[in-house]
Amino acid sequence: MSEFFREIGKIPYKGKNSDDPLSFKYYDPDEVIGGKTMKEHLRFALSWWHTMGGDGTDMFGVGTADKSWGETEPAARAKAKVDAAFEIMQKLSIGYFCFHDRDLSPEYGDLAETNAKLDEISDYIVKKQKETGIKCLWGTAKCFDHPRYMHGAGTSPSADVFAFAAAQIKKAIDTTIKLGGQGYVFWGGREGYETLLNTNMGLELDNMARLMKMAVEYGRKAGFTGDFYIEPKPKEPTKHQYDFDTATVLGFLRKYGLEKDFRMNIEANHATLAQHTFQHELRVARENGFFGSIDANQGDPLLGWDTDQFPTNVYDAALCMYEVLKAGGFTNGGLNFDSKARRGSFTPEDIFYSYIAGMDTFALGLRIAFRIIEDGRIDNFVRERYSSWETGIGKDIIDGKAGFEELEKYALAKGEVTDSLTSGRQELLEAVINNIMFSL
Ligand code: XUL
Ligand code: CO
Repeated sequence: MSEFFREIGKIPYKGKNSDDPLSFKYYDPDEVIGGKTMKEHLRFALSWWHTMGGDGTDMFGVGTADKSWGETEPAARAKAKVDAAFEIMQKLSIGYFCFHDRDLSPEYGDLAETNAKLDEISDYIVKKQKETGIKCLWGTAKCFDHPRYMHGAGTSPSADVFAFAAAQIKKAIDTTIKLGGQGYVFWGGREGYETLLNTNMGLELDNMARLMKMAVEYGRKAGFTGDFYIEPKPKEPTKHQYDFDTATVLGFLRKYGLEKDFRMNIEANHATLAQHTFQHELRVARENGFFGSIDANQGDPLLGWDTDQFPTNVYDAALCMYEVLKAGGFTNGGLNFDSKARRGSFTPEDIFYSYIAGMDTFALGLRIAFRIIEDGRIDNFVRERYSSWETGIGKDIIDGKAGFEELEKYALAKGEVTDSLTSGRQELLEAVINNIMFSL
């Protein structure tokens, strides 16, 4: 087995004063924060598609980075990708990976052959996992790139396409179980529409739920004990993706009785495409008990599409990690870098610089979030702001002791209530966050 990145050794933690670009400044895997190591808190994962396959191709030009891993023949390349992926993860101290079936091994002549070739690769990955202790965070099926999925997979107007997708997902679940993955993701691929003029929305949504029900039934029978995730996204590739945002997905899961088995996989760039903040999507998931996993990346507000950039925005990462800590941390989930280096960042070292940037950003985010909670000013302010619900009429409403008649009596006796309001103090609270961030 050859070494792909001979010039690069294991990335050490050197602290914030180091100017070594191949070192972590803030991510110290074994440092304990609040009773858990940073490694346990953050559960970083490598995305097989961007890192091992993404060569910078965009709609204006061909790839700029060489991701052939020294092989031209597909099966040899798939195997070399495994070696390179494990080398990258070991050198970066990344404990998990996420995959689409076709990132691991491409399509061959027919489904049977494709499955057999995938088995060869997953056998090889199992061997590498045993040698290194690296785990699978989650798997998924690429049911959106082949022309057969042009109108969707679970929401295709063709029942034959639905059946093909089901067969593909069955195998992807088997592969996830084989690799010990504790998550299986449904990202809506082309499950959406371009125009309602040709779309039976009711049937498409029923069918999408049918496909997920089958996945749960089969997965549980086959021994999958982890979480199924839906990854919301409002648009791209279709004009309207059915899994628009977390709130929409919650309605879908509850309508179809899927809420027991599913959690959310929240992606930062998808949140902003939906005109939400990353923190908003996490908060909605957390408040509803559906927080699961995270696809860590960021968009560029001036570009406005799903650029999947490596996350470097510390502010957003801190507010993200605040939500994660408030949710009690990850159980089966983790932080998957669904991120790609920009097309102009095309050299092998850029893979390492990008991951170091992303990992250090979330390490800072964790450190700041922990300090925000420990500091208490934000949480205390919020508690105080809602203190009228702890006693008196507020408590009576919550306890179900006051209805419209009682409240009318109360309001008539009380008179004008503007006096009961206090300032929202947004600027003060933003300054508190700055104060905490910059005193690290
Ligand atoms: C697409 C996206 C996917 C999913 C997995 O926007 O985020 O890569 O994370 O299918
Ligand atoms: Co994603």
